[in-house]
Order: sequence, then C-alpha cells, then structure tokens
Amino acid sequence: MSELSPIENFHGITLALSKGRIFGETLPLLARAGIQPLVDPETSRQLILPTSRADIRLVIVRASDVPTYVERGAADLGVAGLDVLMEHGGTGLHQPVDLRIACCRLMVAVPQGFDYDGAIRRGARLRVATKYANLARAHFAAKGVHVDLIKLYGSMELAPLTGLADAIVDLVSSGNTLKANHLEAVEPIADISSRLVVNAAAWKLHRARLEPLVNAVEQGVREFQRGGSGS
Ligand code: PRT
Ligand code: MG
Repeated sequence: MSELSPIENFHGITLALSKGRIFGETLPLLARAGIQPLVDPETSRQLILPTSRADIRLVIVRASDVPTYVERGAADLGVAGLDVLMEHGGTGLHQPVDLRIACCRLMVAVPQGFDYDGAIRRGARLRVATKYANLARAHFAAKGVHVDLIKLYGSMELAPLTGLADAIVDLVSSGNTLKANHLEAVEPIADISSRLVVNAAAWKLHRARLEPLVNAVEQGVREFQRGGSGS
C-alpha cells in the first residue's frame, strides 16, 4: 500500500516540513513518535511523502511557506522557525511545542569596524538589507532609528560588501558566515528555534486526533533535553 492517495482522498494527518536543516533535525523527534518517512526528500523529487504510519504524511514546502500551508489548512501541522513565524504574523496558528532545534539568533550585523552605535547616536539613516522586513521594521521603530529597508530573498551578507546596504538583519548560528564576509553582529533581535505549529481551527475541532501526535513530539523533545548535551 505504498501508493500515495491524492490529497482529496487522504483523511489522515498532514505535516508540513522544509528540506534541509529543519527536516534533518525534526526526523529524530518524529522517530520518537513512531513516524519515519518512507522517501528521502533530499534524493527524491516527491513532495508528498508517505510515512511508516499510514495515517500520517509529510509535505515538503519552502521554509517560509510552512505558515501559509498550516494556516489555510492544507497541512494540519508544520514545523517552522520562529523567525519565519514572526515575520509571517497572523493568528491562525497555534504553537504548542518549542522543538528546540535549528537554534540561532536574529541579529543586526555591519561591516567590521563600522561604528554602528555612533551612527545610531548621530541619527544617521541606515540602509538595512534583510529577508525579515517586518521584524526589522519593528525592531528599528522600537529603537526610534530611521531605516531604509531593502528587501532581499537571500545572501544578505553580500549587501554591505557591494554598497547596497549599511547593515543587514539576518540569522546567525556559528558566526562563520559573517566572519567570512568581514561582517560583525552588533545587536541581537530575537532568539530563534523551530516550533511545531497547528492550524488553530483544526486544534479546536480535531484536537482528539492531533493531540496524541503533538504530545508524542513534545515527549521526544523532553527526552532529548534530558539525554542530550543539555546545559
Ligand atoms: O533555503 P531556503 O531559501 O529554501 O529557505 P530558508 O533559508 O528559510 O531555509 P533553511 O532551511 O536554510 O532555514 C530554515 C530555518 O532554519 C530558518 O528559518 C531558521 O529558523 C533556522 N536556522 C537556524 C537557520 C540558521 N540556523 C542559519 N544559520 N537558517 C539560516 N541560517 C543561515 C543564515 O541566514 C546565514 O546565511 O546560515 C548563515 C549563518 O550561519 P552561520 O553558522 O555561519 O552563523
Ligand atoms: Mg537557506
């Protein structure tokens, strides 16, 4: 029964995930909940993946599209970074579990040696390149700093190097990407980890169906915290 049923005929639970780091770090949590994908999205072109549980399937979407799929009920649940969730905004998503994976920080970064504090004190108008236009706008507005936001879709680090921007707002984990591009982080905006999100209406209407899965994943997170490198 490995044949995939089309969307209309599937009455189980659909979980939206992005490829890459979120997929890799979510897998062990799903395994604890008894769910194993039967297809590897890194090698297959299939976007709907059956799992070891006939009642649960995965859909592979862009990281920034996860909130949209879940909010609109095309997926019952999803895994998305807090950066993506905050930038997306909205109220149609219930966030029951912090998965404590794909951890990083949203930061303001500038070219090494750039006097960021001085520029802020002088009231300079900064050109800020970012994928996170809403979050960046809110951050600088709260500080009373005037900025020209430049919306980019990737490789923010390039913007200051080419004169496109004075600063960037981007995610930092090891700091290696900033260093390699002669940039430095000057201000934290938010601590980021990935969250399990549930369609808010589904959580009300079909809670009995969704809650065992949510609880199993939550239990997995607790076990990893206890058994892992927890500090
Ligand atoms: O790649 P695509 O455009 O499809 O989407 P995406 O970039 O949003 O997806 P993906 O898989 O790269 O990231 C998914 C989620 O992982 C993000 O939404 C974050 O919640 C989380 N995450 C954790 C990160 C990082 N750490 C991270 N370091 N996402 C991106 N980065 C990038 C960062 O933007 C920068 O370019 O890695 C670089 C910095 O890493 P370091 O280690 O050099 O500091
Ligand atoms: Mg990426």
